[in-house]
Amino acid sequence: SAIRVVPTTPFEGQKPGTSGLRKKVTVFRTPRYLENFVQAIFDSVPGRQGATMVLGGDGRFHNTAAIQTILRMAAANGIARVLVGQNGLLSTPGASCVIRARQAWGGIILSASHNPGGPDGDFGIKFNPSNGGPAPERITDAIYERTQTIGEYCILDTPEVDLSVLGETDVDGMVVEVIDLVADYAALMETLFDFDAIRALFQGGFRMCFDAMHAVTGPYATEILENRLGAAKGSVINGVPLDDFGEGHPDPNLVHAHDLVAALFGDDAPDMGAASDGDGDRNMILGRRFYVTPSDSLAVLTLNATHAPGYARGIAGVARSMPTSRAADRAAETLGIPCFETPTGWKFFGTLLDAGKATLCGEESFGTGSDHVREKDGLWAVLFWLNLVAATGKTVEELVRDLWRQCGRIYYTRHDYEDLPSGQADTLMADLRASLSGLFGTVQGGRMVMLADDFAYTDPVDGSTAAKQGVRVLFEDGARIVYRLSGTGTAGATLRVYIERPEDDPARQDLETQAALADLIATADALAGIQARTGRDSPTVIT
Ligand code: VG1
Ligand code: CO
Repeated sequence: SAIRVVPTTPFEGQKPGTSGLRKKVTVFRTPRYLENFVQAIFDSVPGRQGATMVLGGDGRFHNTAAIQTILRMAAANGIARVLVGQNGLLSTPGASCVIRARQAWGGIILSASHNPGGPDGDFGIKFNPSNGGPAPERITDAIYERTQTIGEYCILDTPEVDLSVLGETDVDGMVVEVIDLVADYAALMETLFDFDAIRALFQGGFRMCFDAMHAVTGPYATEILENRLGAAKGSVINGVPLDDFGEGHPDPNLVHAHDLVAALFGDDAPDMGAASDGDGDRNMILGRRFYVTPSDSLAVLTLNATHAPGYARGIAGVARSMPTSRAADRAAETLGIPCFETPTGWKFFGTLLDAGKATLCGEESFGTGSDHVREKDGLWAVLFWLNLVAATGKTVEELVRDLWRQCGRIYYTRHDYEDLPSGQADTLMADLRASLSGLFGTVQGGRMVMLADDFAYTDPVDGSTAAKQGVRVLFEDGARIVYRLSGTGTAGATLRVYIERPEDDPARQDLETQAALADLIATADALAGIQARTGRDSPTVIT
């Protein structure tokens, strides 16, 4: 059929945030809304003519409808081949893997990650170029600029492609190839980890529970953990992807992964627990009645990396986002390798990974990954932990306690205040920023302030800069408070407050985290006037 050139006008606010464009499903269903953004991608990223593109999503409501639209637009815009995950599914790290393995021009991933789904939930779209990673800011800025001037988009009127059947379909000269979503990814995992050792671990009676939270990792985890590694059937729970995540909140933390927490903290708990988020890039690791903070997880993987075949030659460096605890810095120091500090969001790790400066990366928000793909990777982290348990004979808890003994423990918590009025949150941050210059050298809650600034970053590889990435207050004893506003929400504003302090005395490394940080939590409130300004007497979520 003939290409249709459809006149359109710009929508306000199509600016990608920390990880792509996220809005309510209702917004994405506005006529021309998705089309405008997709055309802006095609217009802004060179090289699409005759190219191969990857397409898939986390399976949330509107996923397949959006995929059918994008296929018609891809055909009208000169794409030669689109690789789509079966049933329209691809995890974020899975998509990154396929983009790299098949040397694609790039990929479009449909996801709002851990945000709730369903007709009244959230939807999202992001573009990853040929390295498989989140588009860097120069690309997202170009896409955003294009959305502000767009006057038309191109589409074909072709029938829907059956996404349930593997194989190729012709769409007006463009090939749509429906691919097995797990195959390339599982093959990559087998090159990184000692599958024989993990298989032997399970054969020896090791039990685990993996909570896929009715999101995209279900098929990946079932194939890899149960089918290939021999974990007992039923080790994967909530393994069937649902378009509303079973009305859940697919965020792998102690609050939202309640089924998993009940199993790991109950009677007859398995040896290890893990969960992943909507699009499969986050992970939470639990030992038996033991919670691993994501920041500690990154440090443990760093310290023990050489136990995994894929990292046996050693790691070049590690990178963490600024609000992530300094446990990774200590692990890196122990190994004599560099540790990089970047702004929040995986897109800032891309240059370090591409340049071979960082091998492992992590964020406090349950994100860990490496140079095997260019996204954080939930299941990869789970396999890494399994490999460490198998190789060392230690439990999850023992591996973390080894870290604390060697590098000290860093007590760490994040307090989120969700759905604040935007104006109120902006004023809070503005006032906090204005107070920074007077803080140095003062004593706050019994601690002397050694540094108070707004984090700014210059990329050591390409020299690009990012300003206003979060307010940080560092104290003389190594304690730290960080404040920033979320860039992934779709309603109101979310204030995130990150609080940590090191404890090097082994006799005092066993406190309950909130109690261990109580005085700093009070200081964090006092410095920003959180309760007084918001009227909230407690955070919405504590991780
Ligand atoms: C949050 C996390 C950040 C993470 C981002 C995307 O961003 O804090 O560390 O990279 O989500 O993760 P923000 O701006 O809301 O704090 V995902 O799994 O939602 O793609
Ligand atoms: Co995610």
